Amino acid sequence: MNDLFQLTQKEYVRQRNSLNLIASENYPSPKTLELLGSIWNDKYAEGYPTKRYYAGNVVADDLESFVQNKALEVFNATKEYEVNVQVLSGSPANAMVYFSVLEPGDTVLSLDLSSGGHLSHLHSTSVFRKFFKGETYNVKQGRSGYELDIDDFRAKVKSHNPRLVIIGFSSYTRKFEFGQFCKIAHENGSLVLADISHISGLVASGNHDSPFKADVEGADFVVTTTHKTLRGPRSALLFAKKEYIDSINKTVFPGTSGGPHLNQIAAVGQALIEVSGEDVYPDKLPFNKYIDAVLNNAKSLEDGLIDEGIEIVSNTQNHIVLIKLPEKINSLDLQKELEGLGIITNRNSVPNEEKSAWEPSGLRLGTAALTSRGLSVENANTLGSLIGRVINGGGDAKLREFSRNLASELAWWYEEI
Ligand code: DSN
Repeated sequence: MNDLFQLTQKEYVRQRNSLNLIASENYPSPKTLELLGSIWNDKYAEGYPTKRYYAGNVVADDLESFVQNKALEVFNATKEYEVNVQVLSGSPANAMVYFSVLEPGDTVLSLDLSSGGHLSHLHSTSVFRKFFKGETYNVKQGRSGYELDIDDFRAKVKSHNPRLVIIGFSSYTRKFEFGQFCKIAHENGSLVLADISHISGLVASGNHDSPFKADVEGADFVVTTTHKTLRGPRSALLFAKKEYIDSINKTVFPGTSGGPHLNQIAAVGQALIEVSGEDVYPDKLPFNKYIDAVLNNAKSLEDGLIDEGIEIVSNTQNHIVLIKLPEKINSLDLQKELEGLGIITNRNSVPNEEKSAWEPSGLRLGTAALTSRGLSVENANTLGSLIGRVINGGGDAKLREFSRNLASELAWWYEEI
């Protein structure tokens, strides 16, 4: 075995033996991974189905058309939307929207990073700030913790008059109605991009309001990564209302990219087939039942933490649990301590963050990955209380033993390499 295979074997063992609570990760089916490593990797296919620049793309045309149709079908978006399946991941997908519809100097309004927004939504560190202005809206304290502030959103739309509004996040835990936000933006004449990367599995299974709507309440563009709750390979889908798809397609190819990664497109297709119920993940659970379990596990994990007196930013209604750590806790140290105990998490900013992005005040957990391994609500609850005890300064031996046992009991779907 050469070094790369040895490293891959080591990573296999690390993943198999730890409990993955990273909210943006998941375990796609073995069939999905097989397609990712398939001969589709070997083919160039610049262009789109029936309009390619190289020969040998008859089968690739069928593949790409199939995956486009499946994506539209899974999100019930066939009538009003089209989709580009060639973008390689979420941040480039968002960039494709910027370069399709914005002129230099235009303003983009998005959720503030510490309120749960994403770096690629024109955060101050984004290189896109060289071309476009970024403004933000925020969350406010509500009955169940921090929630999107529709009044702030309305006021910011009015005062900044953005060309594009982004409704999306990477660390927000409440459900909301896309329509309310889209309507306010559209009435102002702003375009809307819904970034549903985290919740696309919830949207596809009917567990969250959908941004795909025909009228003024529907987003003009919808981006999702495919590897979070959708449980596919690392990739993205970029949907646009039919009137905008030509501009999006031209921006992707030839505007910014060369040949699509057909192996990724094939693997996305397999994940979508599993979402649609035409094929099934190895646990045999229909996709909507899987998402039900993800949501129940997030609630149960959160309950376990709350029972230990841990502060939650806002009570979860999705797959994410966001903890506000006690002032004295260093989140980087805690993340490392948990990793040493077999629990993989990420430190995260919280609303009104006062600490640095490197050592912020929060810890983000998610249940999509462990639920794919068959995590039960009881074990999710125990995991929450044991993590809570470690945050409170004790119980590390118990958590180590629990995580070791649970990791070996949980299902594991991949063959050793
Ligand atoms: N890193 C992903 C997340 O954790 O939300 C998105 O970029």
